[in-house]
Amino acid sequence: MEIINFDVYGDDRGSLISLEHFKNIPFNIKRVYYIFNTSSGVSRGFHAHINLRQVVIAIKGKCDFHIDEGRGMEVFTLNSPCRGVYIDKLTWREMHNFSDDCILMVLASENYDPSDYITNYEEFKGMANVKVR
Ligand code: T46
Repeated sequence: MEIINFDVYGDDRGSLISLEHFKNIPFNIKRVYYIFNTSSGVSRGFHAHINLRQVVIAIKGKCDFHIDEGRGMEVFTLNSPCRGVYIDKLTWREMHNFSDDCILMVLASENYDPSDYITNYEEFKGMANVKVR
């Protein structure tokens, strides 16, 4: 997991951020999706991916990320369009405490593939331990 701070191009009209593969995004972007209208009190995620790598940006509002790369859970808040979190393959993620206005934009290294999900935390920890060792 790595927090990426983006360069902001601002002038008297406002601000602009550009996302480009191999400049500030560490993979070729094959898919973009966004998550919005998350109901109050709802949490999302609760899985890892076998191959997928992603950068997640809270382009509006905020939510808390719980991330485990095999060494235990780290918690942080995504609350700025000026930075994103890079989530590598074999990383467990949960998203909690969405603000009503939260919009999460996600850049993904692969097309959508349901068979790439690991939804069992114990199975994930077994696979991550092999990677960490
Ligand atoms: C992640 C967080 C931030 C698609 O049809 N295409 C897609 O590209 C995606 C991502 C999802 N879907 C379908 C599959 C489910 O029926 O949309 C529904 C919700 O997807 P999911 O349960 O995977 O959503 P989250 O919010 O739990 O997790 C997603 C990503 O899967 C995950 O990799 O990091 O957003």
